[in-house]
Amino acid sequence: MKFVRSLFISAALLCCGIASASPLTIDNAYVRATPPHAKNSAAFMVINNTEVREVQLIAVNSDIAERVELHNHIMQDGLMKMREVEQINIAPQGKAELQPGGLHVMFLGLKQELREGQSVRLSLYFDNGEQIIIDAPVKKIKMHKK
Ligand SMILES: [Cu+2]
Repeated sequence: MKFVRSLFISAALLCCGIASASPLTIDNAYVRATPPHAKNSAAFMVINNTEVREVQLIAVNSDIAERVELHNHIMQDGLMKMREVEQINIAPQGKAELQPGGLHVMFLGLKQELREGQSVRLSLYFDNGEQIIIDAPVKKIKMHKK
């Protein structure tokens, strides 16, 4: 009996070791540097999903701003406009690219200036229950307005 039980325990450990390996990784995360007294900024990154099902980014938290939203850009009446989205989908064994002019994490009501060289802590929440915490560097980006 003792042997059977130890077999069971090692099988359980094996199971949980595999289950805790995250199917999600974040690449090239950065936050846009702002001039003094700017109210808004944004974060960009690539989210990779190794899982065989779709995963959704459903929320992001950071203490640098009053509000953090998920946004996309859409073309409306010939103008690029930002719209809040409820989630960002990451396809099975695919990736979501958050980049200037497209999907982004939006910071509204900045509490501080964001200078190049700083880093910003972000907590990313996914619909599979995962939470990923990253420190994204602040970088200057030229925004091309259309
Ligand atoms: Cu936005």
